[in-house]
Amino acid sequence: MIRGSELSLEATLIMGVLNVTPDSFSDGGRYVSADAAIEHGLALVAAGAHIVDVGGESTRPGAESVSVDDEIARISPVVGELARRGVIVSIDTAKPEVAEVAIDLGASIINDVSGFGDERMPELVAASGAGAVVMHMQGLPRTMQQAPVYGDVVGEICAFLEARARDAMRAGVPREAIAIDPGIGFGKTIDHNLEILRRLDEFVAIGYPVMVGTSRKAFLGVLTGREVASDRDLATAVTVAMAVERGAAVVRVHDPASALEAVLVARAIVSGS
Ligand code: HH2
Repeated sequence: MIRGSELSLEATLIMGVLNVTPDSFSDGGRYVSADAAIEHGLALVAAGAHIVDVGGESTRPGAESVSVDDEIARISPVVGELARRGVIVSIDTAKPEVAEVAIDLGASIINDVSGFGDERMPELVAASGAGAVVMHMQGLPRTMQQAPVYGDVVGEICAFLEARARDAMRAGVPREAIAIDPGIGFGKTIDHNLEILRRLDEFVAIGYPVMVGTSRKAFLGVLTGREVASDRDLATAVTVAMAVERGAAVVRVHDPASALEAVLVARAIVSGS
């Protein structure tokens, strides 16, 4: 139960991506007008998304940060209208000021790519009754892909996510409100991303629902030769199926229709029905 919304983890949840930004790597510039963004948010739900993740700041490698005021101006009309229409909205932000406005407008989940880098975030989650996604990132978007280094990539990220989730619970966030996300592509090489996906069961074993965001990311372009991000939905669907097989609870995707098919087939194979 997240802010009055029932989100059952019996089924794999699909989170649709809605970037209200000029510069996101896949859908940047397509939904900068609130009307176009709202329409696309509703289309994501019609195509199978259980949650729509609204972002007002790109976190693609090399992206510059956006001011609090600009981010709030971008997301507010979209979050407000989608929530009013009954959509379960997640706000993709690392800024507590933005998250607070989104929550007031009806958002149910805070998706924080900084993994609660700002200590006010868990307090806000606790006070609002929102759900939270705690994600791992090495470095900051502007420079994170320059030279990511780990000893044991899975062990280090698991330890980080476990510690941040424990800190959040100490700040009053209920355990059942927390999901964790290894942060595919956030300060990770292709080999790091592949190892995380191969060993996803180790994240699942920590005991929180695991979210995975592979959708259209650069490593899929390298593996398939697909240079245009929107041509990577088939490759994304393969990662979705394999993530489901390893126990992922939530997948964050640009194309819910193909992800839903991957989820349905993967779950049938896993459960035998
Ligand atoms: N990936 C992106 C943004 N937010 N949140 C979570 N929890 N996990 C992810 O993997 C994740 C995320 C990046 O993708 P996108 O939103 O499509 O691009 P951009 O950051 O350029 O807006």
